[in-house]
Amino acid sequence: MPQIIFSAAIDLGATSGRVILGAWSHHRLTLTEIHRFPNTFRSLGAHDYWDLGTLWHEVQTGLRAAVAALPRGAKLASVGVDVWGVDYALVDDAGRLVFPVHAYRDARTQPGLKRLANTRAALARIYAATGIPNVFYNSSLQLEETVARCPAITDLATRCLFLPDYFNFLLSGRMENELSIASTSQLIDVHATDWSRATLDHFRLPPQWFSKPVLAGTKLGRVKNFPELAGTQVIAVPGHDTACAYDAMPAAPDGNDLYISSGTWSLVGFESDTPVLGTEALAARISNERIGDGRYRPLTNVIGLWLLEGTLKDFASRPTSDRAWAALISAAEKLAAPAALLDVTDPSFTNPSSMRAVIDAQLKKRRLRAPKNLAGYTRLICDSLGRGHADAMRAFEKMTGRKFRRILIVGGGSKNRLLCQATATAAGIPVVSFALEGTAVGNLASQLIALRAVKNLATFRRHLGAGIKQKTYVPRR
Ligand code: LFR
Repeated sequence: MPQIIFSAAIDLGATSGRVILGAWSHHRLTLTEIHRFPNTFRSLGAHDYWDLGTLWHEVQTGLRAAVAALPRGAKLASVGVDVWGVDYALVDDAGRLVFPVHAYRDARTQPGLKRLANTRAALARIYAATGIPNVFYNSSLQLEETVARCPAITDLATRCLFLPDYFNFLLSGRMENELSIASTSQLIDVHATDWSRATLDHFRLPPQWFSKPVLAGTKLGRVKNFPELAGTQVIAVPGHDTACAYDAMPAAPDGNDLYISSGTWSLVGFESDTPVLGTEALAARISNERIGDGRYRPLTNVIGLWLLEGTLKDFASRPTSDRAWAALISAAEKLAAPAALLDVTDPSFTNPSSMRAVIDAQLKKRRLRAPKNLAGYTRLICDSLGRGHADAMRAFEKMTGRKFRRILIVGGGSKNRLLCQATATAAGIPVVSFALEGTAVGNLASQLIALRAVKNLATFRRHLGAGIKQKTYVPRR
């Protein structure tokens, strides 16, 4: 085994993408951010699409730069890809795209969402089969709409590859579905590690589009058609970014930590050997997504910093540097606590043309006054998200009998003092924030385990926890 192992994490989020080089040596992981680029979906007519060509171009640029950054004579041992959940590419046998790749915020699923919501028996049946609630972005609803709208697609497409699967295919030439990302689709059998045939039938989806998912750690072969990366292994890491972020949590082995991966979305949940199912779990919208090894990550999806990202677009003077961000957070901290908080479950926050306008509309409906300035909105949003996080925690505690002792937070929001403090105060337990690119770290962890440089995830977490910067927020009265 060489002294230093170099691996690259391709980590694609809905608002930005990264290529991160990991160097593993003496039980320590060092990260170098090689390439970061913005990502966004674009509207054409009434629909929203991802620009996969640009994303692939940025990935290639990042990988080339990663190789160029290696010490002389060193090789990139492996590469892994994680992406946001639910979105997918429909391809033919040669891997050619045969349908445009829609973005999950596209409103095309709204009729299907309502239809299912109004069919109580089907709703309960699908939740019992998949452990995933009825949410507007589910791949099940997206695929249902595509097939219903364009029946010829069942002849044109031969495979459905979720986005990390598709990038793995571009890199390795191999088409596989990976379990963690497949579990975000609402099409995987919650009691097995394969597709739910009854659910595929319900949404009228061709079963031949899907293959039995591989577990994280599967080697897909060497990188193809990319001379700089000749010899580099493509490893199927947990394809879902949130699964990677959860893997990276330096959690205590006693299972008493609640996790938040905080970014565009706040994913509040925990790890479990069993799913959390039943009427109450469905009402609380608990998503039993899967860990790369097949176990469960019951979690609730809270609207997250999308609220703030959207609101910032409505202000001309928005922060662009770390300093300006710090000034905004300080100004927001100094304000009095808002008289009332936002209902963060309001569906009008999903994809509005003006976030500020829908926040104001919600407040107006409740006869509350809108904040005066950006600091006011920032305070209102962070406090409201804090309460949303705490509500999710209490629902988990009620349903599982667990009592969480700490909340661990990674991702962009872990740097936001206001959000961390609001969460601690609303939850009544300490929040520990880690200075950690959780998604990239989890991605790299999976590669290192597959390369046998690290024994398992517990060992990885132990080493990670030893060297990581953290800050604890205690609840305030
Ligand atoms: C976070 C995330 C969430 C998923 C949402 C939509 O990036 O992957 O886990 O619910 O995006 O795919």
